[in-house]
Amino acid sequence: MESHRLRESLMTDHEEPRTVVPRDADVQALLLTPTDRRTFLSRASALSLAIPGLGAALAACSTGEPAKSASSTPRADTGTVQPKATGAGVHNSDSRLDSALLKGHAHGTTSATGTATSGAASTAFHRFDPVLPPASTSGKVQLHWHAREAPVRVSADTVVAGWTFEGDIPGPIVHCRVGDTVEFTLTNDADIPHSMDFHAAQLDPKVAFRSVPKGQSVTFTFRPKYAGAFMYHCGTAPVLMHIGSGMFGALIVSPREPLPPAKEFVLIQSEFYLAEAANGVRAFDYQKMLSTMPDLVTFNGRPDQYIHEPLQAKVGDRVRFWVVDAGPTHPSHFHVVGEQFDTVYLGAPPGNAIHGVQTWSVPAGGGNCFELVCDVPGEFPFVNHGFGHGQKGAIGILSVAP
Ligand SMILES: [Cu+2]
Repeated sequence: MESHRLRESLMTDHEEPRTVVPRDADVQALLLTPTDRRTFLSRASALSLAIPGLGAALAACSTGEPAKSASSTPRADTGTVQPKATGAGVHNSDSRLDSALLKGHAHGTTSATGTATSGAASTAFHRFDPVLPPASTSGKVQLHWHAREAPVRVSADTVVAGWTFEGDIPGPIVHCRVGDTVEFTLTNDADIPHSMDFHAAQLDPKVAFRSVPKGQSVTFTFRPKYAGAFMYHCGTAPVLMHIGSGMFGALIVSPREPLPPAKEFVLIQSEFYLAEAANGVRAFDYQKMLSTMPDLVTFNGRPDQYIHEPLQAKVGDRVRFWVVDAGPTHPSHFHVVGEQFDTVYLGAPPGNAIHGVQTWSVPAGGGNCFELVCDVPGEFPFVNHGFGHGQKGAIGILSVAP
């Protein structure tokens, strides 16, 4: 396969159209860079019900009342917040820093904070492995992750100033089964508060998904109730900035009864909104995120990486793509050129299956499961068929050997 020719055939140089997106006045007010923290908080409070992650962060920011006690809050049969959580059950005043990013930056805010740019020149590129790791067989998944600011090389010539889980964009792929116990701890190594919001969990977000300041941790436990491809992300305000700077990933929940045998891959689409390079690093740019006009759109954090090194399968294989769209804003219109999806599970596989599908969309913050059967050999591009974004890097190749 002449990958470059393929890429060129799918790309054309063009001028991005300029669009004006009307917004609700209150939302517009929040999204504008406020001149002081009090103004920001008051505007954000009004929106906290509409943006749960923001609400969680604001709850932690509240000055009037202590944060809701985190001491063992049982949640039906799906999860608990552990009483051992460091810093839990006390007023989390340091999370006022959530809004610090938004003040005093006349030219907009970027992710070039802390250690996000340190050692960028020596940061090596690595292909992000898209193969679904095996699920735990013990019925339990224990994770202790760190929120870290770190440079990430996303292509030969681009290093970004990342806010990360575990030092990479996206964060680690996690795989479990419905009903498994996920015990999760986040320790924040960064100056800015961070948090964790698992879409596969059902927990009080004000408690479990609260922001933690530098050096502190939050611990919670949950049991996924449904199978599917679930996003996780930092929910600290402004959520757009934290997801947009790299703090997202995928938790794949398989059903208790295994799906048909398949080669399983995980693809997480996300957008990159980048400032000009400074000292060899491109920071994520909050004002650009608000524009919703990305510089790159990628699968697993690197533009075109699976063109350069395709996914592998053989004739007769069933291939299963767990596709998560991390946004922060745009959907993924998932399509495989030269193939059709045998099955798309609209939710909770193996339920909600539809068959004979050419393209199906994954919304920002959502995930779907796509299956095809490799009947013929060849090299099949998988793309975001919204090509204004597909050609910015959300494209790869499934190579099917005879
Ligand atoms: Cu964060």
